Amino acid sequence: MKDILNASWMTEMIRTITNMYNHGWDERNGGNVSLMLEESQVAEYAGGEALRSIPLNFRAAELEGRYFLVTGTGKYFKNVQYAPEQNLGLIRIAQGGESAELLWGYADGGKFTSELPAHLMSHIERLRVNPGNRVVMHCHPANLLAMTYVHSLDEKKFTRTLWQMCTECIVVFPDGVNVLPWMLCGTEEIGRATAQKMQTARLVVWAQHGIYGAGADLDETFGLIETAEKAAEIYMKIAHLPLVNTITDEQLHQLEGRFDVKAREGYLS
Ligand code: 2HA
Ligand code: ZN
Repeated sequence: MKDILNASWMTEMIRTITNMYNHGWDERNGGNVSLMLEESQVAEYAGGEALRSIPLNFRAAELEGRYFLVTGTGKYFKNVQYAPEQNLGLIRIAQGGESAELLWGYADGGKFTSELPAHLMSHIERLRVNPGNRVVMHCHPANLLAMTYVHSLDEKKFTRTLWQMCTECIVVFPDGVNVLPWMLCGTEEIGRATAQKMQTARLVVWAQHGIYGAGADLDETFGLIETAEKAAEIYMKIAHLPLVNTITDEQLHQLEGRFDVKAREGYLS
């Protein structure tokens, strides 16, 4: 077997998680990331006999046999780069989808993030929309969080405000941002609600908590959250000031044409 720490997907995962920490999105044990991998990507680094089996406590039958590199529960993003084997784990969803086989990692006896239900259910929904989806990412970016205290949680209003804050936004997330009201985290219920919201957008805000993003790779998903967070930052800088200018719907339509994207149906006039 080759050294798993040299796998390109491993180095990219560690770099991305470190970058999320450095952006201030993942204080303490905040945030979690799951990266789906193909057997062909994993085979030369791990596999065969499982180290141990970990119950999922819900059923993810659609993902049977799939491989995921996942952050560990209670682990700090700031530490991942120094001790990947304690802070990350490589799992394969077992037959029947009720448990995970640990192939590498969680070396201090730990397990995957408590938000795994939200991750796996979101993977299932995004794979239906885009078979190329590989990443689900959760974090606590300050400005998006702040916005959920002072802005309407109506999805259309929330999305339109973000689109108006930077020209790039409608190009990066034309599907907009869906929003869940405050709910108890770590439960199957919030997992189901998040996954349902993932049917129509790649970004789902958890009010007063954080955000979920989904995408084809780590860079794309990071960039999605980064762009929404930048827009929220601008909103929080201007929300208390008299608004003199904005990006109009006419201009947003021009961006659709120029960048060949289609804004969420019914969101522009
Ligand atoms: O794992 O962010 O939502 C820490 C969290 C829970
Ligand atoms: Zn969280």
